[in-house]
Amino acid sequence: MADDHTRTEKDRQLDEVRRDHDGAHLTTDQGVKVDHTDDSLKAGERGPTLIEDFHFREKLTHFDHERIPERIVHPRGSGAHGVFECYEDLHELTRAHVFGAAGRQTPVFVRFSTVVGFRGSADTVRDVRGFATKFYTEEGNWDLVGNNMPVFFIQDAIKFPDLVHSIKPEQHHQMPQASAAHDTFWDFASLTPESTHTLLWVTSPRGVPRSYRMMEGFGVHTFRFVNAAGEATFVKFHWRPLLGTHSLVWDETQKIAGKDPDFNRRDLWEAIEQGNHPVWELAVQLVPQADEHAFDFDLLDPTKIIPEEEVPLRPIGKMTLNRNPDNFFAETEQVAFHPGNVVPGIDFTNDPLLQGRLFSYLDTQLIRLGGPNFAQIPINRPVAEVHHHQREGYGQHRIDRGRGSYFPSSLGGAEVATPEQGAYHHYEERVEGAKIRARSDSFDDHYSQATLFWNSMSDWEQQHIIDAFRFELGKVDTMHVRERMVDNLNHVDHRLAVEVAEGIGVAPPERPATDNHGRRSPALSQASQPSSVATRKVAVLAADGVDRSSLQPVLDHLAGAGATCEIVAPTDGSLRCAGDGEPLPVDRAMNTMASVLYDAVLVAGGDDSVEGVRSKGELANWPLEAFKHAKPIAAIGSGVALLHELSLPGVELAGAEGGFVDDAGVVTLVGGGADELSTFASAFADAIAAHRHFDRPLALVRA
Ligand code: HDE
Repeated sequence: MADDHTRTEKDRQLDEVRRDHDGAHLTTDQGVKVDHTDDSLKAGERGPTLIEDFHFREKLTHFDHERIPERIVHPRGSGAHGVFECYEDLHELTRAHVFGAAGRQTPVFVRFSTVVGFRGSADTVRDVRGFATKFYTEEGNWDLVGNNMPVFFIQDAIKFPDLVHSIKPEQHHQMPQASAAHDTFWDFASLTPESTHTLLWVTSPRGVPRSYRMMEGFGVHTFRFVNAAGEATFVKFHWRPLLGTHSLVWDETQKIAGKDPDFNRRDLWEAIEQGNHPVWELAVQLVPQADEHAFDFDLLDPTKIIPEEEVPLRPIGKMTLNRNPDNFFAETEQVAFHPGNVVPGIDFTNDPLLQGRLFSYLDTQLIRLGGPNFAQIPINRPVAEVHHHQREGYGQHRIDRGRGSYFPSSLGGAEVATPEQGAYHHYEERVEGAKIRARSDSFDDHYSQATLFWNSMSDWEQQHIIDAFRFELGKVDTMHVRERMVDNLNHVDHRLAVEVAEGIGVAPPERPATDNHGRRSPALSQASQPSSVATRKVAVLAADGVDRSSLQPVLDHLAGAGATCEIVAPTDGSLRCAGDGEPLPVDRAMNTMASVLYDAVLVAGGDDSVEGVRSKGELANWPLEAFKHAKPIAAIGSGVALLHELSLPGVELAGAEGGFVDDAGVVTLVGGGADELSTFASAFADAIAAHRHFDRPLALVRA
């Protein structure tokens, strides 16, 4: 629970419904105490169960009804509470109270998710991630329901069921789970060229985030800020993690999916429990209403970004997630987001994808949460007061008083307010046109920004994209689907199309479909993201005989920088240190963990310890696997010999004669005193902060 001084109005509201049960007597739903819950009431010890056993019936009936429909998209998610703090008074842009004063704090609840996999699927699949934030503002709830990618697959919401049906497991055999790598998805995608830009994002490292804490968020659509005078400004919302945007590599994601399917959920939970509260900055791109047509794309087209080089990001606040939910179902599962939940000062545009979403979310909550009163569920309740004329329906929890439930009324009840009194007033956009099922020509360019994204990637990001297409399309059985997709990619970049084609047995296109325009947007690459050693997890491989004197200063240095080091040993318990034989507690037995669950691997010194690690083939393999995944690796003293045996290609290690070497994220030290250990520790910390080391031969770190 948040400390008293950080408690928000929402926390206080939730207090009213929190219940602790430790030490209490078990009761029925009616509050009657129960003396026995291990046997049903029977007619004789070996007789039939009696229908009058109200406790049995209630227990089983409740159990039978414990599932609610999972979300059709984004079923697998993880949530957290937090607070948003505004940097400055933005009243000239928007009348939203949340942005009305520097330092103003607003409670939030955030739910991160994958899109495609069912509720129990693995976290680390290749997918878009949801990033949905509910702001409990004093003027009502504002939901910013975004993704970790700034663009979407389709331009009109009417295509959403087609998109989702194509990517979900196939109709006849319900395979594959949580994966786009199958025929129906790529059939649809290859026939839907507007999806190309988003496909590049999904196949890039953004599709496999290291952590929810290291992921950007985007509102995707162009929204409007509206000030008290009714003047509007177009706005795009961006969440930027202070820890930087970082990703896994593909081989690693697949192994994690087996070793710890809850990898991202656990990471978020543990970070918050440890007080490592993740922080994102909210930034906006602002476009004056008059510049609506100033770009070479349509601001209403959700398959387009506004390049940051054209319209810079303006940071307007920061969000800190500081409390885990008390109960997953009550909070994370029942939270109901809706892009239509806006407050005065925030308005929509005619983006046809957004317009469709404004219908879909309310509709889906009705079936998922069983009726129209879901806004009364504690996690969904606004902190603003609610007064309306809706009294009935399933799950009514309030006792609304008064005689009528209508307006106008001369017999009492809630009255409408004016905008000056805080009422929502829709932006008065002028609209005219014929009724027509058609798309604007301004939505026609499906490739320029895909090319812009491709051009902006570093070598290792481009390689990730090529490998991803080879994997995804390599799982497609229908040859003409592979071919059509290569043809689409040939409109993005010729080399991309050729390299993908060569990997999947398709004849490479002979010439580009269009010339690459050569433009870049450096902000799109993850190559120069902020990064830090803070909250990174380091596996320290050790066994009996570990040399604590050389290890401890390194552990202290890393802990001081905010990393979490875990001693991983052949068995649980504690290790005998070399020399004094003092015990060193083991954090994890090797059979419960894996190299892929850590950011870095350190082989501790001590001849016996290294022999203990070496004798466990599996454990000795950890540095090799970490090397393949471009992770930092370090070894002290006799630990370096183990790395020599693994003959990590293309890097230099400290030799038997001693010394310190730091090469492509592999840091080794043989011999030396306190000064050398200190240099070693800070070099290892820097290597961890760099996240991954793609300066190793790329062929080795590829999937
Ligand atoms: Fe969603 N989306 N979506 N979506 N979406 C849902 O609402 C929908 C889209 C997003 O953690 C559903 O409550 C349509 C874009 C997130 O609870 C549903 C279209 C973006 C979440 C729905 C889109 C999103 C959802 C399913 C095309 C990024 C999870 C359950 C027009 C800007 C929220 C639910 C959570 C969930 C409809 C496209 C983000 C069915 C019709 C674009 C983060 O209503």
